[in-house]
Amino acid sequence: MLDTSLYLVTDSTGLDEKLFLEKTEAALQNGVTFLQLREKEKSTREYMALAEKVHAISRKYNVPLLIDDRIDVAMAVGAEGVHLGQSDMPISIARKIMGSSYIIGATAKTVPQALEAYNSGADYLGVGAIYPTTTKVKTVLTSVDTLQAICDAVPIPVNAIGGLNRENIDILVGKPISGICVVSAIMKADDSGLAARELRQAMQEKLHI
Ligand code: TZP
Ligand code: MG
Repeated sequence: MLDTSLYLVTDSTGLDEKLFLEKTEAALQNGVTFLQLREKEKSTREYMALAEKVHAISRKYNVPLLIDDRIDVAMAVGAEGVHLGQSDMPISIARKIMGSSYIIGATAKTVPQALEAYNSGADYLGVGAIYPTTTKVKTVLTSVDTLQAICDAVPIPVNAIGGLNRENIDILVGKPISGICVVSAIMKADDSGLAARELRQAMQEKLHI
């Protein structure tokens, strides 16, 4: 079983590599259970080099590392999987190439997209954006009703994403999600370890996950 309960999606914007790795490790030490390396500007070599460094850290905490967008980078560095959006490689093709041992996650914003991803072999879904986000992403808002409908439609873990922090997760109360994905709530916090701990606590109190 995948533990996607506190899923950190990284963003290295504005951070030097040392600080980026320190923040990522602090989050892993303090309750992050699933990790995605998300880089949009790096060359393939740079993406691979950073992925190898992050993987060396995530392994210490037994946390799966997924690579955003790029199955070649994921396979080249021996990461645990890949996360694919609606304009990335189709899940069915990625599954054919990667085989069954890799984790493949998908972004879904509607029930048809969720069903398509599930039927194509996705292992979990990220659904959102639940709230407007300051993280650089092309996305639209997804209602919590749609989130609920997606949870009802597929048997795989569903995570909420988009603008989530420990103060606003009440909107998710009663939704049968497996966890939340956050970028800025952890990456932009001065103390990323404390931020992860506080998120865990809020999730436990409010969402019972
Ligand atoms: N997909 C939908 S919203 C989002 C992604 C990658 C960004 C979420 O970032 P934040 O900082 O947690 O709002
Ligand atoms: Mg993508």
